[in-house]
Amino acid sequence: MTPPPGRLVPDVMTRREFARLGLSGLAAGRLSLDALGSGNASARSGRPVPTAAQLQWQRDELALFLHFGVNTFTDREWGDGKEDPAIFAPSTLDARQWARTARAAGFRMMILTAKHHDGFCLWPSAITKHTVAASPFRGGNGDVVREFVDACRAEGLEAGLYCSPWDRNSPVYGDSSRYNDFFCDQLTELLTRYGRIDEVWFDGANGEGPNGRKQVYDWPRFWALVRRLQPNAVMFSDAGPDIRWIGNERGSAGETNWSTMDPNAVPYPGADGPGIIAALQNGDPNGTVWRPGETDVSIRPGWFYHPEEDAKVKSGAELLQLYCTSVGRNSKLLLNVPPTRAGLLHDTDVARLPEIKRGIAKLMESGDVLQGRKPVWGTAADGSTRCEVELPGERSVSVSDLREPIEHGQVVSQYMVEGAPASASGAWQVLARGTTIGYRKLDVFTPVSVRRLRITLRTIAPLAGPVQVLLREGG
Ligand code: FUL
Repeated sequence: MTPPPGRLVPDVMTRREFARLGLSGLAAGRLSLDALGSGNASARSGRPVPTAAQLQWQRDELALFLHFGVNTFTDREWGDGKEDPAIFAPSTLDARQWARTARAAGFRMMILTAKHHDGFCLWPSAITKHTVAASPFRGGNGDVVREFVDACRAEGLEAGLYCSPWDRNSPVYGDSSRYNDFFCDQLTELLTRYGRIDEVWFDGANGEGPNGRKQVYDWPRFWALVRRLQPNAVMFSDAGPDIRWIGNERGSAGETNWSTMDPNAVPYPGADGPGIIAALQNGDPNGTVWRPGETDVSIRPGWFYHPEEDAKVKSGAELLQLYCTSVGRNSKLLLNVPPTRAGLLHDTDVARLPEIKRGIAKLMESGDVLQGRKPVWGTAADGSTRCEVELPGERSVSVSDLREPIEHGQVVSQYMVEGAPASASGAWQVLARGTTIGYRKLDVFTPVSVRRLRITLRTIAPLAGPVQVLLREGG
């Protein structure tokens, strides 16, 4: 496929393909996360459990991603670093509009591209001139990161920042130790000027700099700096340390999705090789760290705003489907909604976003058919954990919503939900079955009328608390 005119390579190349070309990556095995920690370990089982920050991150379920910068004005996906800052001229930027839209749609956090691969800084960095200060925005006195963080606070949202290590503008990129110092100085500005930051988002892209040189990133140093400056923030990258990439940008977590990982399976961000995507998608039941997966996907085909994509905004049904294949598979949805050249979210996207909340409410509105009946769990002859519940009358069921007590870790490796029509007769019919549950496993199926319900679980270690079972009629 030939790239459309005016666009750069990434429109047709995923970052994985990019990495495969050999433009990304460092010597594996050089990096150690031991000093940084990654989740905690349960005192009882020794298995990994989430930190308070990882638990909060997961329970938030929905975060809004905002790709905004010079690309918004050049109609590109990846800038080349040669853009004139004068082109950055959002006419009516209103970060409160972003935050209001996010909050009204049920999102709990926003993450802004403070710096993308083009190197243009949305804050007035003191260590490069390639920033908003050299643009006409607010007469050269603007700071988009400040407005973004203020808007998050005003609307009660958590704030996250994306700062791309790949910088196609910085003259020291490729002069590895000097650029690592430069990048740490930029991180220090971002993490000391704006108060509490809840997530720091790192991309693994590692292309050429303005001098055509390759850069060797010092990830342990970056991560340690973030941990020191913002101890409550979670750090995202392919290799965590706190949150891992889910392995694709289509919005689909693995059907099997463990929040535990073998840290050696993806040794550094941008690592490529056999088994890496599977490790990101599925996690590892025997993994030694807690590193849940985040599912990032855009509401439009591109990450940045392009007017020609105004008619390609995902539908409400597609957004609900994304919720089910991310949050409903033990992940979190990071949905990108890019601001326009005006500096506002587009009307179409603003109208579309609440459909996700309405869709979820419709799925959940009918209430639980168990009506507060607590399933009584026992051990079946084959060693599985099982419960059976009899309803007062026949009820139609079409949604199964299972939740493990993940504060104690994740142990369910197989589940099956069955229903039977009448109290003493009628065969059991499988309504939903799968592998992992974790924070939440959602299954939506054709309505079935049932009187009795049976849930069977297999686990890789003893459950530290009951699995929450919600079965709904659905909408
Ligand atoms: C990728 C980047 O190359 C894309 O431009 C985008 O920012 C996406 C979220 O991450 O790796």
